[in-house]
Amino acid sequence: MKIIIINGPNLNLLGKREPEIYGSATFEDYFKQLQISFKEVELSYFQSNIEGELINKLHEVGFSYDGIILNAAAYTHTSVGLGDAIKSIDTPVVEVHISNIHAREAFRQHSYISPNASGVLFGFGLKGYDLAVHSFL
Ligand code: CA2
Repeated sequence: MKIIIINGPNLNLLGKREPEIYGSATFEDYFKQLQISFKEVELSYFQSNIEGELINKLHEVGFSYDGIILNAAAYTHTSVGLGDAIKSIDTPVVEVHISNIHAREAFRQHSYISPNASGVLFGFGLKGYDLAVHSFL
């Protein structure tokens, strides 16, 4: 089974800034643990701060992978393009947010990803990515 985690803008700073909201682990360290936990899954990871690169990656994997776990970060709340990309691919997308976006500012409470996602996981910290992998299994 092939699953990719796609992270959007600023998530490369996890573990380095704002630990009170996003925790103190870097995503790279967490990802290594995830690969150990799910040895039977071919797991890959892509992060970009650039909207078009995220869309290109969805097109690249969206007709051959079994699952996409997407945390589009701030683009969640702004990107019609990412919403359209999810609509246009075959691979199911599970939307993950580390924080509970519904408990935060009003502008974070709308998602262009959710209407086209096969499932959503908000507010479980990094554990949300584990849960998303489980959901595909
Ligand atoms: O809770 C999430 O996972 C978010 O997708 C994180 C985004 C935010 O814009 C979304 O509303 C919710 C922000 C990612 C910024 O990540 C940072 C990590 C460490 C330090 C600073 C920013």
